[in-house]
Amino acid sequence: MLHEKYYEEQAKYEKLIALQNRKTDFYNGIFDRYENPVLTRDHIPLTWRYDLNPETNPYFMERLGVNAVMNSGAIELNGKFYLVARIEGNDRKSFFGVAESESGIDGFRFWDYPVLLDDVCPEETNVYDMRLTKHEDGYIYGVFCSESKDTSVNDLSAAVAAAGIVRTKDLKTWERLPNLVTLHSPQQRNVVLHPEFVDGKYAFYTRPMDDFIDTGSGGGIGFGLCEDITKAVIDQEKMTSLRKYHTITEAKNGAGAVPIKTEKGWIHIAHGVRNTAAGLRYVIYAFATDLKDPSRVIAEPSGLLIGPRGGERTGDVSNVVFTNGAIAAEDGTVYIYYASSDTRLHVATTTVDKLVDYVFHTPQDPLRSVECVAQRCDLIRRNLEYLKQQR
Ligand code: M1P
Repeated sequence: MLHEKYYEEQAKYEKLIALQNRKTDFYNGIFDRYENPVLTRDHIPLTWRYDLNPETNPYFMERLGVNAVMNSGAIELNGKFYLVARIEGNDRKSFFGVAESESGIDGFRFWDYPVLLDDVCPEETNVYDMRLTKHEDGYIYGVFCSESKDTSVNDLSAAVAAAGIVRTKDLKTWERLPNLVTLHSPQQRNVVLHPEFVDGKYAFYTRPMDDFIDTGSGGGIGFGLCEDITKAVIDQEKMTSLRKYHTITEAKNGAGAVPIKTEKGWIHIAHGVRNTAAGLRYVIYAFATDLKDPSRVIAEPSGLLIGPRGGERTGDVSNVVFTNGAIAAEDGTVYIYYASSDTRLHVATTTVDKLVDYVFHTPQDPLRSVECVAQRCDLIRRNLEYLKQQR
């Protein structure tokens, strides 16, 4: 017989999954926010956390707790929405689980089992932040961070980040490929596979780093080509979106969702990081690159697209919003999945048309206060004149 607490907890879980999500009254004309996160640790099925047998678990204790559910890759398949979520156990190790929903804004339910990757890297300790690319070669690729201990230095917390690669056709069977090798960058995180061949080659957005935390000499989001994804090696990385002094990307930046193809260019939704007295602050920003040369930035709206608000500001790593998945649905709706403070996952919705308007018509950052005020005064002057005409 099952423990009575099982029924209580299972009822709470089912109530949570059935909770309908509604837009909040937040308004900026660019995107909508929602009342509830789409995934939290409470969305993890009880079977993943408890031993349901009262003989071996008389107190109905969590045996394998989950600390957080956050940064998720996203994909639409046959009209359904799938997230490959980063799930962090109480033991700090992350792994992936597939959650499915009909609406894309609520009702996400994890499949019976998490994703069990092939154990091909004995030194790999942690995996996280998978980007899902529906590639024109017919595969769905997952590119994620593969983290190992740095044994070359005498520092217990020193780590090395690399880009792991898997591919699948159905999100059920995953083939692990060798990690990406970048010949001139010692570490990589936030690597995204471009959905189309470029010059007949696989194209990756990279993030060259000298160190596990600091990007060091890495100037921003990189771009590189490789011939063979089953032995992916990138020689030359050129820069796309650059880090800039006194902007939201000063400390670092990184590619986020797989770029969205539009008539005017590829729209990228990425993250930028700056340092503050309270630590690093992560926000989400957008830019566009050229359709023929997706490494060439052609539009760069000023500042952040999504910043942490209200309860989003607090969590395991506070003052963070981070995205590694968005879905551009056939009807033009764009679902941006973003995690807050490395703790939970939210959705913001917009449309392709709005994103294009935002990216191409938001003024660029003039990079200096005096010019920013002049930019704002110009807007105010035009508005006051327009208001006068309307009277
Ligand atoms: O803790 C915030 C984020 O930190 C990392 O991002 P970056 O590589 O740009 O520093 C990632 O590990 C990410 O998972 C995390 O959300």
